[in-house]
Amino acid sequence: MKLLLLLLVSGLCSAQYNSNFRSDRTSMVHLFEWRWSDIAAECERYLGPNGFAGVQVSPPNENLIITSPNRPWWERYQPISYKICSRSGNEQQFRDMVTRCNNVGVYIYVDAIINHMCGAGGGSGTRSTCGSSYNTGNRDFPAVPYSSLDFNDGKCKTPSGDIENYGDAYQVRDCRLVSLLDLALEKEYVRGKIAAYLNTLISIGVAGFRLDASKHMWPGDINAITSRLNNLNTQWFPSGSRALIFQEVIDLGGEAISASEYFGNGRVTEFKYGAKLGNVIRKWNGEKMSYLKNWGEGWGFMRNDRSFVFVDNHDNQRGHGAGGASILTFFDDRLYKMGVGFMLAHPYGLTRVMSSYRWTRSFVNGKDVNDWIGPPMNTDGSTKSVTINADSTCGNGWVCEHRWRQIKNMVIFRNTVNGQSLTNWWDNGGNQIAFGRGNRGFIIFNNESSNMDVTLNTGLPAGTYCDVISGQKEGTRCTGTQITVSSTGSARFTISSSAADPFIAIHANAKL
Ligand code: QV4
Ligand code: CA
Repeated sequence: MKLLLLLLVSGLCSAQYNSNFRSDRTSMVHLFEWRWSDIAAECERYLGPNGFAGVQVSPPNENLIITSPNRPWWERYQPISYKICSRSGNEQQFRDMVTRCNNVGVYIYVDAIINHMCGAGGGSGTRSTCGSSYNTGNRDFPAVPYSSLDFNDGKCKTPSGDIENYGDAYQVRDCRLVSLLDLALEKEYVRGKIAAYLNTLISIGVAGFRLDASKHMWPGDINAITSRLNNLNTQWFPSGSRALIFQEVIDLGGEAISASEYFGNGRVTEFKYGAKLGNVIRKWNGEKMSYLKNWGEGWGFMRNDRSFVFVDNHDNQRGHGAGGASILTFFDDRLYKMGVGFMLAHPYGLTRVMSSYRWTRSFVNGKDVNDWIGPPMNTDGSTKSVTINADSTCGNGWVCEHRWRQIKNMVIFRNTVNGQSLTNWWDNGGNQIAFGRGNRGFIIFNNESSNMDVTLNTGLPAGTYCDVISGQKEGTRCTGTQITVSSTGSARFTISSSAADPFIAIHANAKL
């Protein structure tokens, strides 16, 4: 009995950190604002064949339609109900996507907005993605249903009812984040409604959740909800599998709430990762790539087995959330590829690749006034489909960073070196570094303004390898640079400071 209980408890706890990825895969991609039918097609035609493990999808539930500004991306963070009905598609299309992606081993992770409903100033009406009614004045969301009893208005002590001071943990959890109506998550009724929503998604076949605004929820309330979740659908997952939980907590230090308070529930986003990596690659604040030698916990990041990492996310690529100007994005494509390449080569963290749409930035006093612009859309407000060009890039305004050869090939690199520790570190004391992953892969960067010509021990078996950055292995040849590893494991690398991509990566599956 005791043993059974122990097994049960440890089973419940441990699996929430587990990605549920197929054993030969390691990274998910956030297909920000994509439609479900486009994601289904992408799983089959690209993500599955290229070894992507999963997709984080935009919030699937019904939200407030905002027309001023005109259909911003952030309207999806203002829930009206838990009906699966959004600009990305309806429930039928969502189900079809999950089935088709799961069938090719690419699992779906849902962005779950459970801290709040829409903003207090939303008014009343039926201007929502499924036409459900709402009345923010009365706190009325009949399609759930929630009423004024289900919100934190009584509990919050600030004059405005909004969070005014991030130094006060009570405010941060019990008051409204930018006026978003804050749910009373200690209530059985509210917990039940949220758990039912998440369990519907689990029954459809999703593999986990990003818990939006987790800092604004008490860790114990989150636990009360996640402990009600059913095991994953056994049509695709081993019986007893638990949903991956990764909680959005922005902890750069210096606030009342720290990321570690959430470790009991699942993984936590490590926002220091992208902010610091941006500084290093940009060479700001005196940072150098050689300092990356003890990257990870050595840099004050959270425990590796709790950490969820990314170079940029949908917020900080446009100045929302945290991170600031150092964050690397597709706008700085050369540096961005180095940053993502480094992340995918380095063993620390559970990794997510960002996939964006393009917008025109317009800076006024350092702030992008176009930070609200939504996905490529048709005149009726519907989201444009993702078209695929002959060269495999995306059209219609979709950036598709995950299809950039360098990034796609580094996803494969990470799969290839999975489980190998970091070995053969080398640096020049400045911005040239190299490291291996056991006898499976090796990567080398030249982020200096001078050329590089070095012979290093790679740890790889002798042979000819294709650099997967300047090209890749196709059949029996390399389309880019070729690297020869000697019988002692050493190889010569030359990287011009003006190379399109000043880094080289080789691995066991790109050997001729
Ligand atoms: C505004 C004012 C308020 C005012 C209100 C009056 O700012 O002070 O009281 O009007 O009505 C949008 C607008 C925002 C507006 C709000 C309510 O930008 O100006 O308030 O709506 O109408 C996204 C966007 C937000 C957006 C929100 C809801 O980033 O700009 O707010 O969606 O549409 C913190 C949190 C962290 C959060 C991060 C952005 O700790 O949890 O800020 N990140 C997540 C998501 C993020 C999302 C939310 C949380 C909210 O990643 O995308 O916010 O779900 O660091
Ligand atoms: Ca809250």
